[in-house]
Amino acid sequence: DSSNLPDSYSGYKILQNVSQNTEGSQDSLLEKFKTLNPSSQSKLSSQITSLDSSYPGGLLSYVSKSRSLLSQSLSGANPFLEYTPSVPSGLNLQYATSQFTSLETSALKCTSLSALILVAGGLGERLGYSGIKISLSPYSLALNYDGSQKTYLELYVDYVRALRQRTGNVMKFVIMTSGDTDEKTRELVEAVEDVEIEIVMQEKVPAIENVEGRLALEGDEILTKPHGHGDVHTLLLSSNLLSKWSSSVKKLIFVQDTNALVSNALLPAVGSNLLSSSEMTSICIPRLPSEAAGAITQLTHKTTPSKSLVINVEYNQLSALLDPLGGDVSSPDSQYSPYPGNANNLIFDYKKYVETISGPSQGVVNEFVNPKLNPDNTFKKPTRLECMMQDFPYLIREKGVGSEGPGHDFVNLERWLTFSPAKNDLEAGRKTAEGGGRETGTLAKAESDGYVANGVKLRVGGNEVEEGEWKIVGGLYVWEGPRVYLSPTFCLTKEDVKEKCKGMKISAKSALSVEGFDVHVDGLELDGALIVNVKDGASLKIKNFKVKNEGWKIRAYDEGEEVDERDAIRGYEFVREGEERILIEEGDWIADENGLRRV
Ligand code: UGB
Repeated sequence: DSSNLPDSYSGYKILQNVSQNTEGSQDSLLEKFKTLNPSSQSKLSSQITSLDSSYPGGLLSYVSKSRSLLSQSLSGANPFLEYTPSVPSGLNLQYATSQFTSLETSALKCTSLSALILVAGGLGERLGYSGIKISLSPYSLALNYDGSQKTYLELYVDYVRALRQRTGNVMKFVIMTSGDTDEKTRELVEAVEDVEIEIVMQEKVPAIENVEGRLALEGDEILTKPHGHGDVHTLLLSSNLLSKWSSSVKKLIFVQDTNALVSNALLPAVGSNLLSSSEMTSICIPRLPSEAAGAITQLTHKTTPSKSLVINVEYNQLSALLDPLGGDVSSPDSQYSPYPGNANNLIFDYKKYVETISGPSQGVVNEFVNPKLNPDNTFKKPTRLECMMQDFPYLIREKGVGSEGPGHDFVNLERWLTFSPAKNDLEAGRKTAEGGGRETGTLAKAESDGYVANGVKLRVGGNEVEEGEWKIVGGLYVWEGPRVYLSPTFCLTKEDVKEKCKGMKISAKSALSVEGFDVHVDGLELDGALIVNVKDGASLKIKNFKVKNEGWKIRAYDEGEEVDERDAIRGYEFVREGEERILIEEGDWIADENGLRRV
């Protein structure tokens, strides 16, 4: 009964309606509402009204769906019962092949005519960092002109700048934020000067605290949680960005927040998408059994072929699916699972994507619920409905795939080249390392992997780069060997490495970082640290140049040492015992036997 509450409490009425239509699921919440003081009632009412309007179908639909998904989840129903899983076919692509080069070449123009969409609404609870993840700096060696370390955001911006410089086309850049990340993301974006970034924000959804679907309170407000990155599709549509791009965008590229290596994979992946004419191409990597990465799977429907599809099966559902067939195990001849691992960077053909998303789904992908339960089926903590952007193939299936190529396929690239996100905190990383696992998913691992990847690229390009080894530093595996950072502004493609990096000899203790559009190396002997930044419009030729100094040494933080959170999360710092820094703001310069000078 709301008769003793003012009419303005429209939120109360919404909740009442929800409760009446869901067997009284919100009754105790309605009681609680009445006990609040008027100011809290008014706040709660407007919160409920806004939650109701921001969810398609309103709160009634949200609670109804939650109830039915929770009861399915509790009954242990296998959502894949009707399907037989198998390893799908796709493109396996190696860096050191001519096919890699040719796909990069064919993709260059098309990639620059793309929209890069960064999903960055996640709080990164597992990473244990209080700021936003894209403000972290994965590579201590990747420096701005002012000496500050480049953030993830700045690395992605450099990639956009590199494509623009090469092709003259302006790649669109969009970031999806959430209430948790929006403000800090906007602050960070404001400081970006020469690339335009659009921000769209996903709304959070109410948390649910029991199997009846009761909304959870935190203090006098409804607790809300992120709905998952699947919101990105509806947001692109509702923000009108898709229609705004209609004449200029050929591909859509979705990337996650903390995988800086993705810049190595986008050109070949777009090339692969062009080759297969697929609506959607997932970038994959070899997957370790039971790793927290989804697996791209062919699901063949047992009775209705048109229901079959190639889709990511998320890691928490994979064993249920694979157990009857022997489990989530490695192939007989490898440490990896035969199922390609989902790096969750997705390429879409713009035209086909728009066709699909304009259909009845309006881009709303399937939702799921993943409650953590006590033995008596009460919740350990409130849960919520979630959705994932990689579930788009269900929508493609609804549309029905025409004759113009497959709905969804994948390109499987080497892990060292493609994938090393920072997802886990130091403690989790150390635990993995103690058990002998190198894939700790920490910021430290992401940093090391970046250096290793660039070292391999130089070697494939014909340079002499000494070997190194993985060592435990501060309880984590880090790379003790040549550390190399090649900005995409310097080397965007494999061909660039071949043309711009010649005659390099890099010793194991070295650190090399190069940024700048117009830098060419033809002979460099490096035994120490060399950091090069060359501004747009300036140029540098490095020719038979020798650099020898003490270089950068890694030092694990002591226990209890006071360190800024941004750095502490890495677990160590670099002590810059010696380095040569070349910083060129304008003009044409050469560095050779006679030193550095303007020409
Ligand atoms: N994100 C949002 O933008 N909004 C949200 O509401 C939630 C997240 P996680 P997780 O890389 O190996 C994914 O938490 O659970 C953003 C794939 O589903 O890092 O590890 C968030 O900011 C999985 O198949 O994802 O799982 C981040 O950028 C596997 O491939 C992104 O979404 C795994 O990544 C991913 O969020 C992986």
